[in-house]
Amino acid sequence: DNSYDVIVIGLGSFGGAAANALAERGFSVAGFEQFQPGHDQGSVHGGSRIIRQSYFESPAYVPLLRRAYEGWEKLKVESGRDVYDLCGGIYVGDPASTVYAGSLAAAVEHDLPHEVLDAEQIRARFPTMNPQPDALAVYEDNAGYARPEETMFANAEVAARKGAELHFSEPVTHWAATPGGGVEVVTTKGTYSADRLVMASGAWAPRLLADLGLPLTVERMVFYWFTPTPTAALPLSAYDQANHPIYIEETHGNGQIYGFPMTDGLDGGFKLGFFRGGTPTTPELIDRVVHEEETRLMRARATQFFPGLTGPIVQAKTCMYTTSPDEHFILGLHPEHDQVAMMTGCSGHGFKFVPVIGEILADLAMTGKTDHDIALFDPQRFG
Ligand code: PYC
Repeated sequence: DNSYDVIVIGLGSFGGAAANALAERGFSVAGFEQFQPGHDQGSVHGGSRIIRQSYFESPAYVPLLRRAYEGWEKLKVESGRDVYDLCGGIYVGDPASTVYAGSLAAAVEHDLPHEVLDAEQIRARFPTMNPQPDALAVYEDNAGYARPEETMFANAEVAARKGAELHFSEPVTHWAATPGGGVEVVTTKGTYSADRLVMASGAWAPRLLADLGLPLTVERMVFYWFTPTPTAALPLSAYDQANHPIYIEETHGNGQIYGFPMTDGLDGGFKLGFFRGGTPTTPELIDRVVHEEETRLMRARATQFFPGLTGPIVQAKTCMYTTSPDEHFILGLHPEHDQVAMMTGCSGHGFKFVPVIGEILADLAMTGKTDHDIALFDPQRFG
């Protein structure tokens, strides 16, 4: 029949991990996803996402990151897929910047291995970079990137192997809490019921959780792959992951940028983007075309810090953030239906937490609580 212990809506990042965790715990699980694994229509594409631990957004994230790293390794082993890699990470800014000072505060509070570098040391260590004279950096070895599409496949494959019934290309049109305390989910292909629900619908959350009136903004973001111009002093290999960390840089308010070393060989481009400041949009209305003027602005900003990024653009792609007012996640029980656990508002920095948030969603859905400290993410904090 069409009834389960738990249904998961959205099998992109957090939903896939939740389905995996729930199936591992022996529950009967059905998952629904409107696209196929590996799609590029939401927030789970583009080949790479930063993972890091000295977390400037708040030291409160660090215990979750420690657990997430264990989960990344477990997923890699269980799936046999290359879901993450550590190549080091550097967070560069002026002494008062959130990027630098916040990263340092988190590293110190949680005793994370790190080094502090001044501008001359940054330049000497990573000669692709051109920091401003008063810039400082936190460098940590224990950072790198996760591969979003591989992660989507990995969670789907491992969850299915553990017994989850996953329905791709089957959009959810409607869900409702039922009088007996369960849920009913209607898709384009059928009607399903369960005792519990996990809602992980990404940029579609404003529609599927419309009743809650959560203050979410879906933002259009762009990532760009530029080609460095090689020189005798700086051959392309200087930009390769063997020699180059992931990075975030913002100095004297010049606009936070982030990016990756070359992760797919020397002709795959050097991927970067603006971390913040997207344009409000919706999944239905997003402009998927990347315009010349925005590429010009990105190139101008990127070459301040990486003067060698003057070669052709390889590609550029749009993506979506689902952003909350304080840029902290919204993770907890649905305020009106405690049989529903939800994760939204990942605000552009959630992907690195995928394995631990999968576990938390499984805890919340099946027991109503979790041992992880998620007080920062209370869905009711906005009133
Ligand atoms: O979470 O590190 C991050 C990140 C950088 C850009 C977008 N998210």
